[in-house]
Amino acid sequence: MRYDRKVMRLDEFQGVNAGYVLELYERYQQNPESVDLETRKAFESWTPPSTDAALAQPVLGYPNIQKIVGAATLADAVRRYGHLAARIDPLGSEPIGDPLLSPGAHGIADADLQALPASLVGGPVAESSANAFEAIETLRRIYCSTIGFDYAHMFVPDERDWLRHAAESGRFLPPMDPNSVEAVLDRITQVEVFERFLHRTFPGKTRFSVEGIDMLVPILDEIICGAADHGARHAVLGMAHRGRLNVLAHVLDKPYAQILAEFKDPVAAKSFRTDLGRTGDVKYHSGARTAAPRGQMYVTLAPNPSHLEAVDPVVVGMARAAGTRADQRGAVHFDGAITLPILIHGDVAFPGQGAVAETLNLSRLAGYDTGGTIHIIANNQLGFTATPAESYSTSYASGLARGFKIPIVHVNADDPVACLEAARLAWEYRARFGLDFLIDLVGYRRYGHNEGDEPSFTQPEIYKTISSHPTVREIWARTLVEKGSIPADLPDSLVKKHFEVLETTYASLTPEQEYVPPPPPQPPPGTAGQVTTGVALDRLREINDALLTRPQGFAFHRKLERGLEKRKNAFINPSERSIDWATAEQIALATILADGIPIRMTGEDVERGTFSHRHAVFHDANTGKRLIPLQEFPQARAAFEIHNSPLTENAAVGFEFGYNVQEPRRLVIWEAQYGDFINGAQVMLDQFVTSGRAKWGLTPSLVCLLPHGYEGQGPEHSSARPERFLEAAADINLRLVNCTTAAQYFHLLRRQAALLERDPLPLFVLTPKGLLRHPAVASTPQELEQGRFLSVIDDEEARGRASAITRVVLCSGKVYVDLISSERRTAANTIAICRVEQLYPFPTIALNELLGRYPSVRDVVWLQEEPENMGAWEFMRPLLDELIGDRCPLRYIGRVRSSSPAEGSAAWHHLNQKALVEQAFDLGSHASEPSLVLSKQV
Ligand SMILES: Cc1ncc(C[n+]2csc(CCOP(=O)(O)OP(=O)(O)O)c2C)c(N)n1
Repeated sequence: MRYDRKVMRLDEFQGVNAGYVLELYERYQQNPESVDLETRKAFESWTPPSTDAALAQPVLGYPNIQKIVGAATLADAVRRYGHLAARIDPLGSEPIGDPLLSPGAHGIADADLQALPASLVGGPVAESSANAFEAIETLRRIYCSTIGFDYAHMFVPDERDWLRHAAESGRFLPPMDPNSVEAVLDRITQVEVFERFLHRTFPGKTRFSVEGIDMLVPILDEIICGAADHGARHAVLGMAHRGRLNVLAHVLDKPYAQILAEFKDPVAAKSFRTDLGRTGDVKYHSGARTAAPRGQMYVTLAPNPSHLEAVDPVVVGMARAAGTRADQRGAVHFDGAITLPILIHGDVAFPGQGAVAETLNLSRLAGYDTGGTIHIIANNQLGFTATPAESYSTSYASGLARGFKIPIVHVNADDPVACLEAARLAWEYRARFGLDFLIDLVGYRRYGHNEGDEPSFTQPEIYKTISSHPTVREIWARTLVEKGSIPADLPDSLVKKHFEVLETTYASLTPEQEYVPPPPPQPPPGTAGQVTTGVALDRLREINDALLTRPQGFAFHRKLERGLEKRKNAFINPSERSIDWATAEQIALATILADGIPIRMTGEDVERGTFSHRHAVFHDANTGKRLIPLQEFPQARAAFEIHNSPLTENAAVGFEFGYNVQEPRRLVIWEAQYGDFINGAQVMLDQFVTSGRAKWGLTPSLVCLLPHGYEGQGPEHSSARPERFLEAAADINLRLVNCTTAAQYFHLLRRQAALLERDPLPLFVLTPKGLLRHPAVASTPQELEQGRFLSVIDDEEARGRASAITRVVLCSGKVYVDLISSERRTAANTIAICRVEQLYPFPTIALNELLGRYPSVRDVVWLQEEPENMGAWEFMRPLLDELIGDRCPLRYIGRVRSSSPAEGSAAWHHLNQKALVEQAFDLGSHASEPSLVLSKQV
């Protein structure tokens, strides 16, 4: 081809095209090698217009430049928008396409392309094509076939180029040798036959069949084995109901016998032990772990509640824990290469449920990233009865992932080759970049939402198509037979083989066999009470000094100096009330680390502490450099990590729960900004933290610190809603504590750490806000040395005159300080103010002993700050009633029933708080006053 020297008129190339030519030319000028040979030749003889005058030059006209640009922009459009024309729907719906995918939109025709070199199109396809037309056709086969590469949203050129090359080189296409293709056929036959067998044997029983997206199982095989080849050692899977039984059977190797026994149900039901507080769960929610590694990799499927996508943060938390080493002093070491989280989402749940966005938002954050999570949308194009148009505003179900710069591959679930290519691409990308990847596996749902559901009530047309649509096994078998890759009778013999395995297993089930795993053993009664948590004073001093050691040249913020100085002297006098809440916490954590137990602590602004009291991380005032004393002190024998979390409660609590159950020997602490906000994580609490034991035999020990207390800060900054935890409390499934001194907090944290293995339970602590620095909350060093956690604290002053006490006021938390600070306290010498520090497990023995010390008591009061329908009252009432028996009446003092937890006005709050205290000391008439505080006998 010859190129004459010409002056091109810029307006010959409209908009993008003109810019594109000039950009190419600029690149060429800087480095002629940066453009391909043909373009280089063209530019050698071309003078670009540099001024408006040049634009006004007559057109000498050389059409090839326009065509060259057209070919290049067409190639670009196919790469960017080809997925819009890809045939990814097995049911054959027309793809929406895009006008830019036709040559006409770029001012060229097929004949022009045939006259242009393939190099204009670039990439690997250029090498095997005779001209641009052929190269574009090959690009179309790649980008617009049964796979849609959706990666134009990637911002990092390296990632984009890698994906482009991966797609166009075809280097991740699966092997097509006879053994490999037969192995795929065998696998999808196994998957299909399993569902058909269940369908036939248990007609109408819910199993949420995988049929329509059967390729999910071979995709998982490919990802897991591929990642294992890259050195991964543990895959953690999370998925909802759809296809779960199939994945349990074939990816987790859950024995057919167990699955079939669970279907028979009555056999299993006999073996449940209701006396142990175990409810179990439906069969399509349970988790499992492979007994033997698959491809040198252990696979775990997290148990899953019905709440769609709630398992997502749990799984990434588990994977993070599995990849984290924390057994040495200092920071933790995370290696994403050894652990692989895989999340299987529903196509309607993925865009609809906020947990997904919250989980994706964790993916690149320090302390949360997993080295890449592989997401698969099990896209059956329906959600129960809802259509995509009713379910999401994004173009694809996967749209949300674009914002997080996650590459997306849409793939037709009826094409095994395309599906396996997508799977190989996923793990290779993850191995290369350590980032998330998403496969949108587009199939259909052969039956209704469940197998008892009639789908044609709502989707008559789709189900007409589905009823005559062949299965992927049939399609693949036919393809292979037609190609002569397998003998014609092989498909049927494989079906027969897999049916026989299931039939034999079913026939050999023994009704008596125990298929249900036993519940976790309960620790011996009193285990928690026997833990020693005191630490010798010398040791406390040594550790405190070490924590306060200043690294050479580190400039602490001026305003923190006084606090540091105070802390330095905190352990000098054993009987001085010099230990405040933050000191107690830091020294407790330090002693736990010195005992060799790693700690992970997260929450919004947790490094400094919402109330500016913690300062677990210092920032050099001049350089901003970070200093974390708990990672530095020499006595530590385990790692400490602390991270400010993103602004989430749901995913944050889910993540920490997952981390905790995966690595139960580490102390995992999450702190709410204010306790109220934990209700943003209500699904995680209800579905995982408090019921995981009864449903799935899990033994979490997550600690949640929840700032709580009525201080006039309004309805959302007062209550951590203890009533919610008490409502969920049963069968010893959690600990709820509202402790009032720094020493109690110290012993509580140490006790929790000591019980991680012996008696693990989630711990919810209602922590102070205003009281963090209050003298009444401060403790002495001696109390850290000699004490232990007390579930109930008697009134020491009243005990000296026990026989004169006529009223015992029981309360919990900050309101105790309001009571003892009242001027009426001194005069009220017949009243004992006692603290219930642990609300659950209810301290029956300790309270009984306490009441027994006051023989003249005439009424026992439960006093709380919260409204009557909140706080601990409704939980306490029957228990206290039983405990008190007919000794005396039980009285309630607290705010009246209310829909809102607290007053919006500080003045109003103070009035009510004052009324509370007055009524506690009022031994006269108990008639309720016209106030929002209620005193009543019950
Ligand atoms: C949080 C939540 N809301 C509602 C439901 C009830 N529900 C169960 S399945 C389903 C449809 C899910 O559709 P999709 O995500 O596409 O998964 P599919 O069942 O089609 O596999 C709904 C609404 C639920 N399980 N969880």
